[in-house]
Parts: sequence; structure tokens; C-alpha cells
Amino acid sequence: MTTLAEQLVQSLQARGVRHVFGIPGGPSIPYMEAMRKNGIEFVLVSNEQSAGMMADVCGRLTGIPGVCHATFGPGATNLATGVGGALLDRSPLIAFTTEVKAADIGRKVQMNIDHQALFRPLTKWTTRLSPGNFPETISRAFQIATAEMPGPVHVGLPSNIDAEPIGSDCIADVCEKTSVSPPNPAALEMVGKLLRKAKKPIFAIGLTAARQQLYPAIRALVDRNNVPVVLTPMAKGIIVENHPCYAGVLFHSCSEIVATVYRQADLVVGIGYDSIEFNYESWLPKAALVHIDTEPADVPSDCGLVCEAVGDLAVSIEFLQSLVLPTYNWDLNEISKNRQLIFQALQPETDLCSPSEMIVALREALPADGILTADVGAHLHLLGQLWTVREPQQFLMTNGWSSMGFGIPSAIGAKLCRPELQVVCVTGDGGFLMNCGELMTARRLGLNVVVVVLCDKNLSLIEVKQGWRHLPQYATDVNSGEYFAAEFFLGVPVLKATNAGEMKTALQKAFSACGPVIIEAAVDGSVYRNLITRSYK
Ligand SMILES: Cc1ncc(C[n+]2csc(CCOP(=O)(O)OP(=O)(O)O)c2C)c(N)n1
Repeated sequence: MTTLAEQLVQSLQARGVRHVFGIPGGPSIPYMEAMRKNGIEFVLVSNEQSAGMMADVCGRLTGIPGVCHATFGPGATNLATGVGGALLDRSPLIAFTTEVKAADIGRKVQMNIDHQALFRPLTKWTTRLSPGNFPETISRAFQIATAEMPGPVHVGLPSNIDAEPIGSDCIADVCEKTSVSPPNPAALEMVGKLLRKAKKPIFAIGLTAARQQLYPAIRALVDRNNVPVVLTPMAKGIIVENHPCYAGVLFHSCSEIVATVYRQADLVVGIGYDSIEFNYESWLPKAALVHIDTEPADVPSDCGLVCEAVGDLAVSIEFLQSLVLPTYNWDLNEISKNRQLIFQALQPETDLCSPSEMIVALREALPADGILTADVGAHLHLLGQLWTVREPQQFLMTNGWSSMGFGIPSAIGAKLCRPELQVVCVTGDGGFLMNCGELMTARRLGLNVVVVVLCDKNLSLIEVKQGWRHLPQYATDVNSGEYFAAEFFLGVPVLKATNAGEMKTALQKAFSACGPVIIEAAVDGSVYRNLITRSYK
């Protein structure tokens, strides 16, 4: 017989979990001790929100649910923000929280709120562990978290069960993969018919395709048929930005120029298109819509949906590859010219240093296989269109959930999962403040994560939107004067860059450091006014 805490940790270990992110409370100690003995690192964070974000990224990069942990009440509510991200960005994650023992449910107890109610809208499943339902609960938690669409599961750990004796042979079957049914063949036939009839179809490729890493098949499909492709932000990298069929990213900067291509389409084929990122109706031209995904389309009835093929996406794409399609009426020279227009517009002239110049300098300095994590704000809209990647996992962002503060924790999660790669975070000066405490986490772990803070002194995305309403700018100024008025922040070196040359020098220095480095990049945020797209129609 071993204890429940030991068995739980061993069952995580057996499933490939290597880190648990969180902040402990007293009842967490036996679980942490079991982790120490079983080769799982408990990564102490500065705020549980980041623990959820780190676990989210580990889930994305490894396919094994990322695991995070928090204590009662305030620990759980802090964690909730990170857990919600895993739900709407579709990452497999298991969140453990300490909960009151059964006899105290509903009683007045310090730090006690109903964790099951808290996590219900944020997870695919929430439950309480007990000696009686272990190990089935753990097995089911992993199965649900990884099943299509992946997402978070919350497991409450009553504070009095850790020492309960559990039989040592109960690490349940670790093979918990569930399969997705193939799409209806008649629906696929209909897709084929529509594609054969179309004159100017486009492919709109989204998060499901990126998450399932289906880019080799998608690239082959595109290469063979010369159909222009638009991507949702989180599908960036599915095809490279200089591909003859690449028409741009939806929703992000200058996507009104992207629209000049997709407005010509007579058929839009959403492939792995998850509308959590961008609803079809917000951008669709007047064209017929075909939706191919693991889940049905979420569209209003007047959206032009003519056919959907719902089921295993790999099967659907294989079917698309097998089709013999006509030569379409697209002029790839026109697509190429439009692409040039986008990239020109993304680099506006300014007397000061533009965020674009800094991003271009970073792209030139970061190795091609490096990982960039982005925070949320005007800078993300710019990065989403301007940054170039070879494959989706090289650009990590949140768009379904879109929580500021994602950049730094996600860079730490990425570096832990891919220690051999250079990892850089780009954040705004507003978003930096949300989880900058995690620089201490990176410092403690000795992780060479480079955090580029684009200091424009404002919450620029909100300032731009105030401008759209012809309102004065107020309550969006982050700071005036110097942002880091010192050479170190929490013991982390701060390098400064005021132009692209200084940026490159700073990056070189930062990449050869042992621990984290901050680069304070002074930029002119006024350029965002002309870069953020207002209407996508
Ligand atoms: C947790 C959270 N709070 C608020 C928002 C709304 N919001 C989106 S972008 C933004 C401003 C971000 O400012 P900053 O980090 O300085 O980046 P910039 O826009 O200047 O590039 C805000 C407040 C959000 N997405 N997430």
C-alpha cells in the first residue's frame, strides 16, 4: 500500500508529466514531497495565473496535459485565468486545487469557496478526487483533457485524503487517447463538388489544423491546387509567408489589405477553422461557405454555409488531396503584389523608432527554429502579420482567450519544454506588469528567456480604440519617462535599445546570457493607429 499522494504523483509521472506549476498551500506539501521523490519538478511561480499559462504551453508543445496546482479560494481564483486560457485556446491541461474536506462543503471555513462552481465554466470537466474514485478519475481527467477539442480539467483534492492508503497496482491504463470519427462521406463528396464548380475558392485555415500539426498535408494540398490561403492568427506558420498562395493573416494588422484577396472569392473553405479566434461572419465575403473541422460551424443562419464536413480533420484533408480540381481564375502575381503591399504597410515611416523596426531586427537575430511568445495588445496585431515562421509551434500566442500577461509565463513554459531552442517573449509595457514577477521564476530556474518590452508608454490597443470613438486618450498611459530606471529588475539585467542596431546588439548579448534578460525597446506607439484594422468586411 502507498498513499494517495504518492499514487497520484506516480500516475502523473507515468503519463509523461515532468513539471507541475503552482504555489503551494499547507495541504499541498505531501503531493510536493511525492513529486520530489518521483522526478517531477514543482515549479514555484509568483502568481497562480502564470502557472495555468505555463501548463497551457507545455500541453501545446508536448501533447501531454500541462499540470498546475493552487490552494484554496484565492489560489484557485488566481489559477482560473490560466485555466480559462487552456479552454479557449484548446490546450490539454489538468488543474489541481486543494479543496475543503467533504464534511466542510458549504460551511463557513476560511478561504473556502465552491471550487467546482468556479471551474465549471472554465473547464471540460471538474470533479473532486477521493480514495474511492482514484485511479479512474485521473485516467478520465487525462482522457477528457486530450480528447478533441483538447482543454482543461479541474480536479479538486480534498485536504484530508493525501495519506489515504491506495493499492500500489492501480496506475490505470496510461493509453487514454480517444479517436475522432471520420467525416460523413456524402459531406466530403459535396465539398468535392463545390470545389470543382468554384471559380475562385480560398482556403481559410485555422487553429484546429495548426494544433493537430497538419501542415505537411495542407502544404501539399495548396501546392497542388494553387488556392490562396488566409490564416487565423494561431494558425500562423501553416504555410510560410513567402509562399505564392499566402494571402495573409485574418484579424491582425493590415487585414483590410488581406481582404482585397478574400473579397474576390466565390467559395470559402474553412479547414480546421475554429471560430473561437474570429467568427466567420465578422469577415466573410458574400460567398458560399464550406466548413471542415472536428466540430460543427458556429455561424448565424444567413452566413452562406452550404456544407460542413465534421470529423477527423486528417481524413478530410486527405480527401481534399485526392481531388482532381480545375485550374482556378486566380492570378498569383496579384496575390504576390498584395502580399508586398501588406508587408510595406506594416513598416510605416516614423522619426522615432517603430515597433516594426524592432520586430524586424528581432526576426533577423532569432534563429529560424527559435520560439517567439507574444503578449496581448497592439504589438500582437503587428507581430501576427509581420512575424515570419516556418511552422506554427514557433509562434505562441493566445487569441481565443486573449489575456494580457500571457507572454512571459508562456516563454518560461516553452523554454522548459524546449530547452535547446532560443525563446523570446515580446510584450507591451502594460502586459509586462501583469506577470513580471515570473522573471524571478526564470531567474531561479536559470532559464535564458529574453523578454523584449516594447515601451510605448501606453495601452496602445485601447488608445487606438479611444481614437476610433473620437475620444481623448485617458486612463491608458502606463508611464512617462523611463520604464526601467535601473540596470536590473528583480535581479534580471535590463538592456536598452532605441533603434534596430541597438536592438541587435542587445539581442546578441542577451542570447549568450545564462539566465533571463530584459530588453527595454523604446518605440513610437502612435504608428499603431494606422496598423490596427477597424473593419474586416
Ligand atoms: C487580462 C486582460 N485585461 C485587459 C485586456 C484588454 N486589453 C487588450 S490589449 C490591452 C492593452 C495592452 O497594452 P500593452 O501591454 O502596453 O500593449 P500595447 O497595446 O501597447 O502593444 C488591454 C488593456 C485583456 N486582453 N486582458
